[in-house]
Amino acid sequence: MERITAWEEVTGKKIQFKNINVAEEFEVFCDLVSELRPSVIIHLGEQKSAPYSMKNSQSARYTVDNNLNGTHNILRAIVDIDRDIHLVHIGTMGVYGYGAVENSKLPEGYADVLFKDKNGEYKPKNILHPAYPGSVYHMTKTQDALFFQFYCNNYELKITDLHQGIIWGMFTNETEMDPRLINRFDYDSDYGTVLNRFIMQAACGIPLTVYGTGEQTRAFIHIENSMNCIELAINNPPKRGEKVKIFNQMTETHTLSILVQIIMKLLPDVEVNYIDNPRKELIKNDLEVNNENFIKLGLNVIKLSGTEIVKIYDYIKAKGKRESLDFKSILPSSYWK
Ligand code: USQ
Repeated sequence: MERITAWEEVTGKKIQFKNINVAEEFEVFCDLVSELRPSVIIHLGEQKSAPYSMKNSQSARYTVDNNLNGTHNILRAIVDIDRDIHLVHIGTMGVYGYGAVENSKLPEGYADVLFKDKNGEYKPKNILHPAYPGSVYHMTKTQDALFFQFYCNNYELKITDLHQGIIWGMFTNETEMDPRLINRFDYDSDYGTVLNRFIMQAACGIPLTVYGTGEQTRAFIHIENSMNCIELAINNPPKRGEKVKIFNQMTETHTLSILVQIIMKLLPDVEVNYIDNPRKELIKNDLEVNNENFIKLGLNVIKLSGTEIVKIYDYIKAKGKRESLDFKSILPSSYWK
């Protein structure tokens, strides 16, 4: 609530907040949609942590119940109330697995494939990219893609699915207006994302927790660019009857060891702790990703920058975060075994 108050004080604009469990309170959600009649619904309401989804039976079931029912309820509400509402959903790069066909880039949502017909001839078809989820969380996002395909085909809904990479960064144009607008900064092993965790660990004098060899390559996007992409998606909706628009919402790929090297060059006294990988991941992978859809729409790409990393480091140091840190939450507490 503090951020909403701050936003109103800084900009004079009001944000209404209603706490509704979309996965469970379908009627209440429908009442709100009927009352507001939005032109767009931005769906960020899923359990977003891969490690949390793999922790135990309860967390895996919660992730499936919440994510799948939540997404499906929103689609159903749109069908029932106003089929012109554009749904913008945050998906994940993890739906593809983390590798493309040799000598190619991961395409944006769809793949051109050849099917053998009865005469042994190969016929081309454009299909949803095969799903290779690496966690229960990622699996829910691959299931979302099927919901979207069906609701788009059957009811001609307007749907955009954004396959986002790993968010990093802390500051956006809006947070520069007032520090109270800074988003929650997760640093724990369930909810913190890797680069932000590494910066926080460096600032608190804790060795960087590299899982496995650090040769995993992943896709990244700065938090400001993530907001820019959502805005671009809202302003460029598909038409009714068009297939689901799928964008890769990422700007660059890096191996974790490159991130570690960058941090060690920039920041003082950084130590590294190589930990047995708690996840089931390839030891090493290459990853190139096509993100032309957003580039064509004019995305002004923000690349990994030393200045930004140092700014986050300085902010955490100045806040004296080390004193209030929950050290137990830094090491992994979820295992894929
Ligand atoms: N990793 C470490 N050390 C850590 C934390 C993570 O080496 O302390 C490694 C992991 O093993 C993994 C990589 O860093 O290889 C990324 O891990 P992550 O926790 O930063 O990201 P991930 O679990 O993949 O999930 C995050 C978000 C999720 C989003 C996803 C995009 O939590 O919501 O969908 O990034 S993506 O990874 O591209 O699928």
